[in-house]
Amino acid sequence: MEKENYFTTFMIILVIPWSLQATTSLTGTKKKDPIKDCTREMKNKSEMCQNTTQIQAPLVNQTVTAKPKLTEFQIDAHKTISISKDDLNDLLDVYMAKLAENAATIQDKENEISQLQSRDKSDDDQLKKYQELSETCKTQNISFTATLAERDEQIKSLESKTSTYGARLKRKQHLLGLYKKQNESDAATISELKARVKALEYRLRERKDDLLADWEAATNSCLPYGKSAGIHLIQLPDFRPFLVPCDGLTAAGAGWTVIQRRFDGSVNFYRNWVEYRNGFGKLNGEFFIGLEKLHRLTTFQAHELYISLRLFNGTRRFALYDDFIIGSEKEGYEMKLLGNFHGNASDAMRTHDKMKFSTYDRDHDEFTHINCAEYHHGAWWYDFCSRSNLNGKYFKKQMDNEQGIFWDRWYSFKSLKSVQMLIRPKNAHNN
Ligand SMILES: [Ca+2]
Repeated sequence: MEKENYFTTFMIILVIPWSLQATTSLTGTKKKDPIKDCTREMKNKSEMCQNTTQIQAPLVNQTVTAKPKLTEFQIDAHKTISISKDDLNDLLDVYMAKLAENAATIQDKENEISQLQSRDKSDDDQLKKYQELSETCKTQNISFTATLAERDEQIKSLESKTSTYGARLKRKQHLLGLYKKQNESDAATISELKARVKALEYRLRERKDDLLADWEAATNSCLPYGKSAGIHLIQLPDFRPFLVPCDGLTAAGAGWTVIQRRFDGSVNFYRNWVEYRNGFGKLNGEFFIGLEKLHRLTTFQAHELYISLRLFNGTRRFALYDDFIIGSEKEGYEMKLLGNFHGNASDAMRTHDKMKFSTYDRDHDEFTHINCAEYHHGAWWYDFCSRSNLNGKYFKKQMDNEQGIFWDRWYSFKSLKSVQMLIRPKNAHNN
């Protein structure tokens, strides 16, 4: 019976580890560790076994004594297993090594599990991080989308501005083109003006030469210029030389000096004493020579006066006075002499003979309570007040107006279209 027990124990020891090993390899991750349990059980049984061996020692020793290193077991009547203690120990060592190997495998598996768990945790952490990152990305994406929309608006705004600026640029380019053309036109005009200036300078030099020639000729009237209608320099003793328009083309003949001219109303003749004394207007237009020059000319040598009149109906009239002298400023530029009258106009100057000259600011007329210059809107040798008013107001058509330019011995105030007063030295007839 004891031998049978021993064998059973041995078989259990042999079979269980292998079955346990198989079980462990299949269910290595189970919490309850059957291998450990089994190991414990085997240890217990081994201890038991040893005890049994110790108990059976005398018997074994007896057998060893008979057949060293061989123990025989009587399984049944026919089969006997002999096993020595050393073999058993060897077997146990093998078994224990197997156990240790299994334990190592278990430890490896545990480590593996632990590593897997650790990796799992790490993966969880990673996942969490990825989720957080995803949230961040989501938030940023929303922000980027908003920014993108804003940028789109800005781009639209900029495109609109670009369009506006483009239109402005086109307009400016158009204007620039116009300015360029204008500039070219201006350049052409400037060039033309320069050419004209050159021509004028040339004429001026010529004129200067003429004047110098005049100066050298020292003329004191227009007589030397005969039928010339140009402007010439007159020189008189103790008096600054001055220019006068000469007119040699009138019906009265050559060598006349123009002292007064009206024809279009372009020059105002309602002027004061000083202006009448000095003269005004344009030498080649409407003009008054000036009382001082008239005085100097008519006192330097005897002159005749020729007055040319033109009515609005085209009719021409003239009045000639053959001895015309104007006094000094001290004498109020009195008409000192008039001479005899000739002509087809009326003698409308006669009543002014021996009268002083009057302007609106120098009243020399015969009326005490009337300023004839103001009344007739002119300047003349007024008496009570006037039968002629050649410095009156210019009307562009015939008017019956006492302020107009009129010439009539019967106090008719019909205005004239044009008038011209000329003087010429009396000795012209002798030449
Ligand atoms: Ca008066």
